[in-house]
Amino acid sequence: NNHKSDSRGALIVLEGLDRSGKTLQSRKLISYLEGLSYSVESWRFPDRNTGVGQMISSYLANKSELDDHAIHLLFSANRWEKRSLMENKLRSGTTLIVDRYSFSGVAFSSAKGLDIEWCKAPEMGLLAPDLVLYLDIPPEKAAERGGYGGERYEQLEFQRKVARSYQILHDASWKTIDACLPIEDVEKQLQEVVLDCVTTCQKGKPLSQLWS
Ligand code: NYM
Repeated sequence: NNHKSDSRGALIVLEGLDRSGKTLQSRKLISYLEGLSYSVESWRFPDRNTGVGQMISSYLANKSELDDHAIHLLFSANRWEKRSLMENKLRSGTTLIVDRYSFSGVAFSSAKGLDIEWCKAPEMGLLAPDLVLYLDIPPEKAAERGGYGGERYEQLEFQRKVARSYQILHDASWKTIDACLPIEDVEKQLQEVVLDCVTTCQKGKPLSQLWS
């Protein structure tokens, strides 16, 4: 790759309900981009490897109780602690495929009844994604997919609320993909938009910050 100084990697985020196929599709995107010789890394939030991430993990496993606001801020802190590494990677030309980001943070916490503007505030100043891919699936269909794991939030009634929150957050810049389509069709649609985004960032599209 012939990098101009302002050439950079793309920040690409996958969002959607639990069991919408994000993890599988991010793996496929990674191999697709690697096959085209792009520098690319797979990231996910929560990042359970940090100290904050371990608190989150224990909360999700129902091994600890936390106030709804407190856990919201921990999810946000977990993104903040990765922010500078994220920026360095992007500026050095690496594309990041990120499984969940601030939109999960706001969608899940506001589904519990927290004020949406309050939920968005701690995300301000994090890097804005160049592309948000929303894997769209009705909560009932997601629930049919081999069942949920045992983690907190993985219940149909709550996922219905999360779906509603995502609808509120959703804006015209998001790319929505019908996640009920066969895996290969979803994969094809993702490849097209992702390649377009990577190319635009390579040409030097400036980085921006949430919420923009
Ligand atoms: N989740 C994830 C949140 O509630 N807030 C956040 O900011 C993020 C990133 O954590 N049910 C929720 C959504 C998921 C759970 O995610 C764990 P995963 O992708 O299953 O590891």
